[in-house]
Amino acid sequence: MANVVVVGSQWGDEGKGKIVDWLSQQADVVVRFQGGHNAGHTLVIGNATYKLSLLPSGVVRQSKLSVIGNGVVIDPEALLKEIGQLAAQGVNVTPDNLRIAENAVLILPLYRELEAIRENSSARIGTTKRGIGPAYEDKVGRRAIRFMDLADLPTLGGKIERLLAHHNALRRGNGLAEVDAKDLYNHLAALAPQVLPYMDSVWRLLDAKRREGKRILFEGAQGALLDIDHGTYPYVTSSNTVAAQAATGSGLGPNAIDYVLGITKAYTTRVGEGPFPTDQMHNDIGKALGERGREFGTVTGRARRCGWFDAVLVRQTVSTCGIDGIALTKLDILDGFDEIKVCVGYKLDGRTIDYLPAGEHAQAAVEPIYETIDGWKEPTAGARSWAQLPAQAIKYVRRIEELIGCPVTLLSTSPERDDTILMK
Ligand code: 2SA
Ligand code: MG
Repeated sequence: MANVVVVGSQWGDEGKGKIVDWLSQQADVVVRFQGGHNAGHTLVIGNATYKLSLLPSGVVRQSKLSVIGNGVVIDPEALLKEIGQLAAQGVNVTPDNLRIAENAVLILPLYRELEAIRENSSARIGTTKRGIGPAYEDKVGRRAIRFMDLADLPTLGGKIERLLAHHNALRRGNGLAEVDAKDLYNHLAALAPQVLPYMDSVWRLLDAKRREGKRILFEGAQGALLDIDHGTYPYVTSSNTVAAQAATGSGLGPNAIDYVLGITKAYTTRVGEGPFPTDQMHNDIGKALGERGREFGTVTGRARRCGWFDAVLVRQTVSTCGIDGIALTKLDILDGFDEIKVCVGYKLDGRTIDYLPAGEHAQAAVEPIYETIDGWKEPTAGARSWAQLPAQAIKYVRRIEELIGCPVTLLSTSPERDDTILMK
């Protein structure tokens, strides 16, 4: 398979990092195309655990080229910090193996302050407080500072003035001190020489790689239900997380994508506010899933809400992302349950529906319709072949495939890279 897009099919934290790492063995280039350091990808390789937020998972493999596309928002300080942390673990990230799009938007320190104020209000979204939302707002508002602006310091001052005309008005309204243009300029000018060596024209770089027949792996962050258009708005992230963004966010056309792999957890989790029809947070099921599944955010350490598998949502994501195959993760967390529930439809105002409605109120009001499936007692943890799986676990996987209308092509049975079963 030439160019594969990996996306989360739920609300993020489906275990994309491990699968991307597994797939990157066969790729030449690994590309991030949206989000920023709000992502949290954990890679377990032998005895080492790597936690990545902004960098593509390919960086832990020395022979791969890692690329951060134009669709990503970049906090230069977070970038340098992550590179430094990896260096301390013996992983070298250099301009030879990491390229960053010149037209990517920067996350500025003032964004974090703005977001902190909003997140302390009643309109809170439960964000990661990394400045992601304000960065995308300024991008769309046509006043953002982009990576390439650091390479043109004589014109940076004017861009900062344009940006601050908006932000200082906003800050005065929120009782915050104005940002001094000179301070911001000095801050960025000091960072410039450290990050500019990574800058590139990513669309041209990727175009050349395609012509050379190189294989590109596109690494999605968050999940399709956090998509700004197709997710549970307004409880979403500020970027498009669906698979088509792999093209837009890296400067390629849609025909660059050969296969879309959806990463799907065998149950459901969500961090932050927002609707979650199969949420079991307030009972023993939710607690058991959270403890067994170690459901805490990689970036913020926040406990995730946990609930049963929601086939309605994943079927919808299969459609909005054009998913060709599913990598099912964390099946082992369901080991030992007497019975397992799967949401197969919703009740809304006395009607039965087979999709998540778009409206905020309706999304909060839907009630799940469950189908109950017998559990299994034998462990699936660490299984490396189909034959090692209990019959009842196979039945669960088959039922999920039927309900979501998409084949499960990979099954992950532990965080270890090698505990991955290729199904077809
Ligand atoms: P933001 O910060 O503006 O993107 O937040 C908006 C919503 O998007 C959710 N979101 C996430 N949900 C799950 N995982 C995410 N990444 C980290 C991880 C999360 C962490 O992979 O572990 O460490 O807590 C992620 N990033 C954004 C967020 O919860 C808001 O609902
Ligand atoms: Mg995560």
